[in-house]
Amino acid sequence: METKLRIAIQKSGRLSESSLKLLKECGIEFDNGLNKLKAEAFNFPLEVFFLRDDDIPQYVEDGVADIGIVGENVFLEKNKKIQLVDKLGFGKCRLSIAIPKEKKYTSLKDFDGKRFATSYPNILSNYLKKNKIKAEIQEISGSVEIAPGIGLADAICDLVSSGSTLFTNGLKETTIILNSEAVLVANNNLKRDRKIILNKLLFRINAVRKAKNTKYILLNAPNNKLQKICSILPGMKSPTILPLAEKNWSSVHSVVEENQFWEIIEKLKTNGAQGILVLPIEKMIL
Ligand code: PRT
Ligand code: ZN
Repeated sequence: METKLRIAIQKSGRLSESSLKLLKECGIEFDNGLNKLKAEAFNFPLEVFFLRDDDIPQYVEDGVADIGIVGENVFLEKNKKIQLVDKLGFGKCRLSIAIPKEKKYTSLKDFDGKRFATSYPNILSNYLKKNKIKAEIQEISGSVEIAPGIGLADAICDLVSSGSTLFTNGLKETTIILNSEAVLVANNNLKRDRKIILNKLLFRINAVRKAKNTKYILLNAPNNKLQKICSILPGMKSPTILPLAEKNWSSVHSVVEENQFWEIIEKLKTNGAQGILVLPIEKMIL
């Protein structure tokens, strides 16, 4: 029987849609019926398990699944013997300490002798230990943000993205203890044939991620401006230059990174580039 790599992803929650989308962008197709526990890809040796995110690290450690996608927060909190293979760039959030907004905050020392409510007791206690703060930690599994209001804790440690949950519960963020995003984790003892499939998958994931951060750019320029324009463009190696039908004009093709994009476009314009076209890149193999 053909070996398959088994990946565990969140069944339903904040990471589900992006995890499915990532696999799809990698060209992997499978039947994702509602309430399914398992699916087999048609065109890649991959089996997909749909699980609760909290269970994924354990399944990967036990080798029930070979790899998994979870928040880095879950990976660190569960502290299983598994490895972080890649950061995936979605599901971004932060694990922060927050206190009632009317309370004054000066430094971490304020938390000495105080009570925390959190679903992340391991990450929090490591953080407090590292900073030599002695506090009590009350582990609760949900609705952590209501703990100060009902007198269960002086402070909370919880995930934040927009901050609106803290705000509506009368809390303010004092300290970020972890910046988190979805990560790909793997079993520590993958067999060779599974590693080969994992490497194929990683190759595709990287191509998709690189492409997302990059745009393809085409522009026209008079030949006497080409040298200057090429020096502005980073390109993968160097830009492609093609002559236009109009004499002394050329078309220049290159790729630019999203974060440098506007700066580069402005420079190109002031240096004589015209008819600039910017296109998304679907995949990028270097
Ligand atoms: O059912 P299952 O156990 O699988 O799911 P879950 O309910 O435990 O997890 P889920 O789906 O809520 O989150 C999965 C992962 O998404 C987390 O482990 C994080 O890595 C990531 N993530 C990203 C977040 C958030 N953003 C986030 N905002 N997880 C939770 N939140 C919470 C936050 O704590 C707050 O209560 O969402 C609420 C809204 O956030 P604000 O700040 O935008 O108001
Ligand atoms: Zn969960």
